[in-house]
Amino acid sequence: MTPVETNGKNRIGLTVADYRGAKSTLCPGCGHDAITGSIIQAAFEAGLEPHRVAKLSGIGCSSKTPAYFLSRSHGFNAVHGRMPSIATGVFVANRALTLLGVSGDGDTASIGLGQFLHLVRRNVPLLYIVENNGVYGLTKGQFSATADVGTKAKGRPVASRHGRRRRDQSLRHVQ
Ligand SMILES: Cc1ncc(C[n+]2csc(CCOP(=O)(O)OP(=O)(O)O)c2C)c(N)n1
Ligand code: SF4
Repeated sequence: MTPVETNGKNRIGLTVADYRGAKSTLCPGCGHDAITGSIIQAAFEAGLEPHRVAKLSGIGCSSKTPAYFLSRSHGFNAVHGRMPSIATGVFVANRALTLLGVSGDGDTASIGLGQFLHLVRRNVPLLYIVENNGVYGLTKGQFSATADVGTKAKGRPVASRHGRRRRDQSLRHVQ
């Protein structure tokens, strides 16, 4: 049985437009926008009640995306790498909310790795999406902790040298 009714409304009578947000300001073609589209579609099909959803994010292009979906939901754009603390606080304060966290690989695996590990250790019940592009997109493409080994930044030899050093440092954190 499909959860979407034939008249374009889901099981709680909302259309897919009810799950959209503001127009994206990201670069045309950015993969983060594709994830936003999937979140909108999934929330619509699941029949989520927007007022019972809390969107949490950190800092980064990926962390901006909650502005682009579920405009009727609650939201908090936290400090870089500190979204897990905010999510934990929301969970403690209101157990009726469905928590949706959106983060980048830099936000989660570089500056935010400590907070992320404790979020997992505490088993806070949220859907945590890492929009992993291997770089710090917002600050012009420095490598993050998840950059593939051997990755080179094309046409940017200086950034590449810095990126290799940064990646090696970051790998020490995750080992
Ligand atoms: C405490 C702190 N340090 C550094 C920054 C600068 N900064 C902003 S976004 C960002 C990295 C974002 O990378 P990622 O989380 O992977 O997101 P993307 O932009 O690639 O989606 C950095 C280093 C900051 N805002 N705050
Ligand atoms: S800088 Fe990179 S991550 Fe940020 S919006 Fe543009 S393509 Fe997307």
